[in-house]
Amino acid sequence: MAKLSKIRLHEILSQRFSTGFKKLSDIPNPALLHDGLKAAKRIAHAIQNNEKIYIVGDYDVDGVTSTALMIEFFKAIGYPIEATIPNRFTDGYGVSEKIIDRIEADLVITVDNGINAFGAAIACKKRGIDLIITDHHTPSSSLPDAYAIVDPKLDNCDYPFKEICGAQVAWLLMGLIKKEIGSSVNLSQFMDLLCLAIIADVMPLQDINRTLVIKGLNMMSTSLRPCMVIIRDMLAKKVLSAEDIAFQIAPRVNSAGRMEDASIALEFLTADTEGKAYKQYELLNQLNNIRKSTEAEATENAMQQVHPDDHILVVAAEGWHEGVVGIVASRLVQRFGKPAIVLSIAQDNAKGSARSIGNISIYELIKENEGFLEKFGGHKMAAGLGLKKENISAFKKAINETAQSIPPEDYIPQEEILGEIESSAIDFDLLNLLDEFEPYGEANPRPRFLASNAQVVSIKKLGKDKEHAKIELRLNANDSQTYDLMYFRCEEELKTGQEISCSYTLNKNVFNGRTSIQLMLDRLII
Ligand SMILES: [Mn+2]
Repeated sequence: MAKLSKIRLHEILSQRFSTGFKKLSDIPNPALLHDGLKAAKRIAHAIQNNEKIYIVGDYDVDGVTSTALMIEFFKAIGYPIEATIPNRFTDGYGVSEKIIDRIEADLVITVDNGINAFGAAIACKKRGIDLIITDHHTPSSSLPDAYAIVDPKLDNCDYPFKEICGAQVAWLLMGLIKKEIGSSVNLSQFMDLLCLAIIADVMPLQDINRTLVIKGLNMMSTSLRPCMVIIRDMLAKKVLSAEDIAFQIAPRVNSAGRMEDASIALEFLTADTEGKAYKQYELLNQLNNIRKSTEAEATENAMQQVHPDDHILVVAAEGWHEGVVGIVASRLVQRFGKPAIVLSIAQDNAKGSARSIGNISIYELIKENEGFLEKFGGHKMAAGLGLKKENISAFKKAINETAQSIPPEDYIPQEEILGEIESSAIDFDLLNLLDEFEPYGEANPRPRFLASNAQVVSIKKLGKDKEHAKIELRLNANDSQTYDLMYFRCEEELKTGQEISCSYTLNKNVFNGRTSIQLMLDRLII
């Protein structure tokens, strides 16, 4: 097979942006959002009449950031509001009757949730509270009886770009409110927060999302917002990448809602001094560490339950923390290359998360066996489900029977390897070429390359428990040049002199002021 040239690589990467690179001025008019103007007029009316406004968010990063955005917006226009985020363990997901019962308000606005809030809508009606739902999740066949529902995924919504997160919906609505009340507040000041939500909620980094994330990352690198100052400080970085946000910041912000209460994350994002932001960051860090050890313990446990011959891995146990079952499922998928369902049992009920791989729709598999379930929801790659404890083994058997008809090629991960590069072409020009197509993430994955029959020259173990390795690799037998290949969480023992094939990504490594090129191992193909 011919090796990949820089010119060809540039062509391949350009094809990912068939609609071109967008500008901020290409953001579609928010007035196209169904009920957008109706909602903005109602909120303006509330402001003019001193009504009590209450925001109800969600406990994941998008939900917390949406709430923080609303708080900062109303602060900027000088109107007092209150906000709350449901607690995963005591309130469950989204705005509910229970939440409505405990708040005093004339107008409730949801962010990043509410599209299925039927009970809350009735409770609001009863108490004479107007309810404005803003969400980005896919609606079901009927809608809650609310004053206004703003969601780009509504069938009758004309907003042309549908792949936006909850924080973006809230931000677009702010544009409409601003006009209604004749405010001159600058909405671009919130693009740092917006960027965090877009990346954490795994929105495709294409079209307008790409533009917003580029602007947002630039802002994050200069923003004086206390939480951003602390983020740069704690990561010891002046410039942040989309991957820093996805792998370092999002998990910490998320850990509050997963392990305890999302208000800790909300206070971090809205902190008005660096001191307060620092204190909250420390708490988030601790919760993230607890999350990691809870997850590691549950993963180890779950691994022992796996029957490697099963098509769909279904594991269940009492005491697994609800906040980590989704991550444990992802780990099983990574390890075994098969879809996984991880269930946490409490008394007679089990609740859990499913993750898929390749071209397999875990949602369809679950749906075909819904007779065993109490509830379920989700999409192709991830789903949630609840069932009676007594039905677990029957469900496991049934879903494995359904999965028998899945062709083996559907299990192959969809991560595309772009090709093999000549070892002499791996240079700083190549890294600069790759930089042009940043930020990498959802729908724009960091390019993966193939190394075939490369030679392991030496191995250096790294990390507290020597769990990582830095491998000196010679890509072609005749090369004098070698490269460092980073192998995190080694699952295979490699030996000096061994030949390996693998996929890898490329990284610029800055150490002691010296910049070098590093290969990051993606997948071993021994
Ligand atoms: Mn969301």
